[in-house]
Amino acid sequence: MLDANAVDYETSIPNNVGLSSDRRVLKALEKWHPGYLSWWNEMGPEGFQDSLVYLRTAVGVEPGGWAKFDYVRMPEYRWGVLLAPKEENRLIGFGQHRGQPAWQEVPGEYRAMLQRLCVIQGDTEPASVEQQRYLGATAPSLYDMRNLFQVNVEEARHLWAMVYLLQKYFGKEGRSEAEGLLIRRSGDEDRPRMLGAFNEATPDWLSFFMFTYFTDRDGKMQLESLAQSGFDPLARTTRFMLTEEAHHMFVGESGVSRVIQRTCDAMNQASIENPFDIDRIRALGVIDLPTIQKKANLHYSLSLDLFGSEISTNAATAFNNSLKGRYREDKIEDDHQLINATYPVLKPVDGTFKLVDEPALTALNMRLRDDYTRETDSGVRRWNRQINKNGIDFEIRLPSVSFNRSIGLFSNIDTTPEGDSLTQEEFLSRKDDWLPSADDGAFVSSLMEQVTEPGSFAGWISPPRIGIDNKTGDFEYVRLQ
Ligand code: BYC
Repeated sequence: MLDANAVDYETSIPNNVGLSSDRRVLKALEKWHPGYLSWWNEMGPEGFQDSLVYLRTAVGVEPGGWAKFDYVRMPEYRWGVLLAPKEENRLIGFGQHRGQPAWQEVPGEYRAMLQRLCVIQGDTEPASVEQQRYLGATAPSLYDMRNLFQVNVEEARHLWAMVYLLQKYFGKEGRSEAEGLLIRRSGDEDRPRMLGAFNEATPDWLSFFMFTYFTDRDGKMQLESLAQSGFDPLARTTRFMLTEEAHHMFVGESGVSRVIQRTCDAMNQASIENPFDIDRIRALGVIDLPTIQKKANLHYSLSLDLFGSEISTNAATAFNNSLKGRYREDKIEDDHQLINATYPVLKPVDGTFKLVDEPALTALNMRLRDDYTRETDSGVRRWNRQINKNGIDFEIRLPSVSFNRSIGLFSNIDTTPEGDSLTQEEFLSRKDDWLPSADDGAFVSSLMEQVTEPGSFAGWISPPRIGIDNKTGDFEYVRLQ
């Protein structure tokens, strides 16, 4: 019997969506492919296109054994279109269409909104590759370099995932949006990427780890919400994307943890007890904990903006129309329609912040952001336990949701990381105490040097506890050409 989930590697685009018998979409994707490769060669990892990288490639979509590892040149990576297995007779789980069969085609009345969700999701994927394109040149080890490239090829596969949906389900407009995804550029003044955080620079490896910890986790939350969608192809696509996403957040959390470990080790060896003795700590060639805190402040606040406004009619409409659910909607016990439900939203009121009950439907971005903060916080607590175990008196703290915001209720307000109100002048004069300054950036950059000896690591970061795919410490994860 033909396995409906098996990946077909015979067509130019590996897939489990039956492309070989869907000539129209196969042709559209094949037409898009050369432009995609030009984009990858121009905007993907700079200087490593000929290197052999030990990468995992998705070869199936079943939970066990979905990936295989091998040496691959990145432009030859088999970017495929993979959807999680179809759930027979799946019913829509929320919104006004709750209980109806999940849609296999786009309902005409929701076309524009679904297309917009796919385009925004799709836009973030190539943006992150663009943001990280120069980091290979300063990779602290071959292990880290490989992880960077793994993240990059998989984010690029996620672009394919959205392009497939656009080309299959959204006709001419979808094809035009698919082209647009290759035209916008992170940080470009005239053609920027769509969401704020994706136009920021990722200048060094600490930023990369913070980005994969904080911003990829927004990706996870958004994908989880889309995985609940009544539009089944979107739900299945995003469910499989989540499988790959887990590794990206691991790279972030373990990366920051390894930076912390190295700093603590160096401080202890030099008998430096005060974590704020920054000059002495930096002289050891490691990143002081207060600078790590500043980077966390920056990336957390940028990532909070990605949830949109706390009160949003867009979010309400997407939920009500059964297009975008809540985090783990299927595990929540309520009416899944939010009729008469309220949700407490933190709001600036008369110079202080108050929780105000709002209709739960319009507060969905806030709810997802709260779910995000809970998860983010548990990783930060793990970092703190590690600092504590090393005998150092320092605690990394997530700043207040009011700090350094550009979107939503707090965008016109300046506060300290603790949430105390400031005038704009006060904020600007103290900004460098809380966010990475030019000097901090220059210091961190000064530590960034490429280490290419298998098993060796730059002096500012500890080795990982285990290798990728159970490889030993001196495994040659990247064969440089
Ligand atoms: N920057 O009602 P509002 C990932 C716009 S990351 C700029 O407040 P809504 C990844 C908004 O578009 C996950 N503009 O918010 C991670 C709207 O514009 P229009 C990506 C912003 O619509 C790492 C207007 O403000 N996926 O996967 O409820 C590496 C009013 O919007 C921003 C998704 O986000 C911003 N930060 O929610 C690689 C899922 N925030 O329509 C990948 C799909 C808002 O008036 N997107 N605006 O022109 C969505 O669900 C929603 O569009 C948002 C915004 C959550 C982004």
